[in-house]
Amino acid sequence: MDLRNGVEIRSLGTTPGEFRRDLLSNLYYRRGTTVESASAQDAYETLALTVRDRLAERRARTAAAQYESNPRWVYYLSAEYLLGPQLEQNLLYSGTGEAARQALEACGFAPDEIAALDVEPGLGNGGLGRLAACLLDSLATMDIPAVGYGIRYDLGIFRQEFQDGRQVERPDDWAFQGDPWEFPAPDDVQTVGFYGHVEERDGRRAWIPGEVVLGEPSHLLVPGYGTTTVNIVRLWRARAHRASFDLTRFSAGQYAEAVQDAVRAENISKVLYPDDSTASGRELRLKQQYFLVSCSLRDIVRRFHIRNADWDTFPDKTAIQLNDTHPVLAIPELMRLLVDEEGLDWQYAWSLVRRTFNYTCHTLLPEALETWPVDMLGHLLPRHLEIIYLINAGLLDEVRSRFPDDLDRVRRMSLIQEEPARLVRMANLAVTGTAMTNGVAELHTQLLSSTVLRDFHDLWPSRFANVTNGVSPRRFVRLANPGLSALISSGLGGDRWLTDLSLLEGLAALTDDASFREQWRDVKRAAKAALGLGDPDALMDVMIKRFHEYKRQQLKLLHVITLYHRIKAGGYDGVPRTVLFGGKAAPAYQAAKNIIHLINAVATVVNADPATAGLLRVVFPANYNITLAEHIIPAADLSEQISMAGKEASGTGNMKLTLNGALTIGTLDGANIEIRDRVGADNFFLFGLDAPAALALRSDAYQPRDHYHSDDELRAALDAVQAGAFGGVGHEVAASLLDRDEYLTLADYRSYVDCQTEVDAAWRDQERWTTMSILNTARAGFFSADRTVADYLDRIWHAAPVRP
Ligand code: NBG
Repeated sequence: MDLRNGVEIRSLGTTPGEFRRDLLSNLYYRRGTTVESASAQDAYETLALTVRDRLAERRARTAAAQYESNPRWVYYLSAEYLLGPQLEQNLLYSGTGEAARQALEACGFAPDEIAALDVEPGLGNGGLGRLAACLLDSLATMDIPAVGYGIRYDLGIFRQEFQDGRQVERPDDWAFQGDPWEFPAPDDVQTVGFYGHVEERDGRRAWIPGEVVLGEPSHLLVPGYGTTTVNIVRLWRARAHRASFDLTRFSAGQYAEAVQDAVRAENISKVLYPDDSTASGRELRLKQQYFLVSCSLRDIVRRFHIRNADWDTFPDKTAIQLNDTHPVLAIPELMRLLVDEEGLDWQYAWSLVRRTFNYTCHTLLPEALETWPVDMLGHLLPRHLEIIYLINAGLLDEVRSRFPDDLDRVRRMSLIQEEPARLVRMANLAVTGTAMTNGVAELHTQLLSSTVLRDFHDLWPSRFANVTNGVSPRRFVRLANPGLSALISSGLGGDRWLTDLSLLEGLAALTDDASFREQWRDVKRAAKAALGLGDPDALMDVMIKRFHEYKRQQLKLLHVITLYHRIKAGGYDGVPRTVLFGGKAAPAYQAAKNIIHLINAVATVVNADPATAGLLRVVFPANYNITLAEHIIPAADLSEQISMAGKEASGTGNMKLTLNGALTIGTLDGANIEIRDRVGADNFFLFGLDAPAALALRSDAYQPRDHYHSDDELRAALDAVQAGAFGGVGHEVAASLLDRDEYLTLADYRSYVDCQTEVDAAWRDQERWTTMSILNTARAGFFSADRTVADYLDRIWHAAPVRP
C-alpha cells in the first residue's frame, strides 16, 4: 500500500519462520543483546516489540485510510482506563500466538515464563475504567475512527496486600521496567497553564497563567479483532519545563529546592486517584482533570486542522465523549480556545461546543457527583470560572423563561451551588454543555431522569438517552476462557460469535444434548481446578468488585456466617461451597476496609474449623485486577450481584460472569434487570427489595433492629460478629449495621438467605444447573460492548466506519 510519501511498507509476515527472524533481529538491534545472554526480561520485551511491529504496520494503514476519508472521529475522554494485560491480547489480535510460541521455544525461551512478565497498566479504579477499555476494543473491532485520551499515571491503582487481614496499599510502579507497548511522542507535547490572572487585550479576555507544565503524550495500540483496524489510546504525562531545574540552587548544594518546581509539575500525573466513590476535593485532582482536558483538546483541534479549515464543520468531524464528570472542564476549555484564542463569537462557539460533546453519567450516588469549591477553581483556572459563570447566565435565563417564578428550580439547576458552600456542580455543567447525556442501564437512565438530573430532564427531555453497558467478548470470553470459547465454537460451528455475540443464541438448542452439557460442566470444572482455590466440585460462589457498602459484601458475609452456624449446629444440608471475594476498598474508606478485614477474619475461623471441611471454604485472593478477573470469571458458578436496588448504575462484572455461564443471584438493580429479562426469570435467582421499595423504606424511618430482633439466624450472625467471634473489627461492622444500615442489608437478609437455599436446590440437580448455565451464556449476547458501541453510534455519535 502506498502511504502518502510513496514508500512501500514491507509487510511483516506471521509465519513461525518470519516471526523468529524478526524476534532475533529485534533482540540484536533493538534490545542490543544475544540469545546466549538474554534475560527473561530481554526475551519478553523483544517478543512485545515483535508483536507490536505487526500491529504498528496495521496502524499505519489504518491511519492512512482514516486520514484519507476525513471522517467524524469519536474521541473518548476518560481519566481512567483499565486496559488489562497487553501481550495475550496483542498476540491474539495479530494472529501471532502460535508463531510466537514456536519462535520462543526455538530460541530456548519458556513462553509461559515470559508471558508472566507482562504487567497490566492499572490506570483505573473499577467499572468506569474497564468500560472505557471495552469500548475502545469494540470501536476498533467495528472500524470506527476513534482515539481514547487519558492520563499516563506513573503509579496506577494501588497493589493490595493483606496484613493480619487488613488491607494495606502498596504503590503500583507498573512501568518500572519500561513499557514495551508504548510509543512516546515527545515532539507532540502540549503546554498547559494553571493559576495566574485574566486581562483584557485587544478587546478580548486573555488568560496569563502563573504556572506552565508540559504534557507529553505516548500512545498504545488498540487493535480491532477480526479486522486490520488499529486505533490508539493517547496518554498524557506531565513533564516539567527545562527551565524548572534551578542550577544555581543545585550548585549551592540545595538539591531538594533545585528540583522542587519540577517535582511539583510532574506530580500531576504521578498517581491515579484511588477513590471511585467520593469527590476528593483536592487541588491536585482538579489539576489532573484540567491537564487531561487541555492536552487532549489541543490535540483534537490539531488533528481537525490537518484536513479541515472551517470551524463550521468541527462538530461534524468531532464527537467527544466525556466519561463521567472527570473531563467536564473540556466544555469551558473549548469555549476558551474558540472565543479567546480563535476570536469566535460567544454564541457561535457555544453552538459548536454543544454539538461536539456528550456526557456519560456512571453513578446514582449523590456524593459521587463531583463539585469543586468556587474559590479553588477560580484560583487554579481563573478564566474558566468566568466562562462557567457566563454559561450559567445563559442556562438560568432559559430556565427562568421556561419556568417563570420557580426560584427553587433555578437554584437547583444553577451551575453554582450557593449554600452551604459555594461549589461548581460538574454534572450540571456536563448536561448543559453537551448534546446528549446518557445513563448506563435502563433503570439507571430512568432514575437519573427522575431524580438526580430530573430538572434537566424536564427542560431538555430529548437530550437524554440510555446506553446499556457491555463487555468485550474477546477479552472476557476468548482470552479469559479459552476452554469455553473452544466449546462454544465447536457447538456453533465457528467463531463468528466473537464479533456477533447474538449468535450465542444458537447454544440454546444444545441444552438438549447430554454430551454437550457434560463438556460444558467439564470446562467449568477445569477452570476451577486451574484457579486452584477450593474444591473444583464445590459450588464456586463469587463476589468480585470494588468494596462499597452499597454493593453489600457485608450481606454476603452474613450469609457465610449463617452457613457456618448451620454447619456447627449439625445436620447441615446445604451444598459444598467455596465463597470467593475479590476487590479493593478506597484507602480512605474505613467502613469498606473494615468489611475486608472482617471477611479475612471470618475466613480464618471458618477455614480452620474441621467441621467445615468439605462443606464451606472462604477465599479472598488479594489484589483483584483484570489479570485475576480473567482467572476467576471462568471458574464462577454463582455471580453475586446483591447491591441495594437503586444504587448500582449498571455493573459490568455481572455481564462477564453471565457470559461465562455463571448464574446470578441478584437484586433488581442496574443491568441485573436487563440480564434477568434476557436469560429468563427461571434462570436467575432474584431476591430483595426493588428500587421503589428500597427508596420507600429508607425514607420511612427504617429500623434495622426490627429485623435483628425478629430473625433468629440474623441475630445469631450479628451477635457473633459483635461479640468478637471473628476478632475486634466485628464490633464496628455490626454497630454500623444495627445503628444505621444505610443500604438495607438487614432488610434484605432473610430474602437473600432463603434464595441461597434455592441456589442449593438447583445445584443439586447438576443437569438442571448446566442447562441454566448454558442458557445464561446463550442469551447474554446483548451484553457485548459491540452492541453498546452500536447504540452509541446510533443515538449519540453518528459516526461511520472506515475500513483500511
Ligand atoms: C461505575 C458504576 C457501575 C458501572 C460502571 C461503568 C463509577 C463512577 N461508576 O455500576 O458504579 O457499571 O461505572 O458504567 O465507577
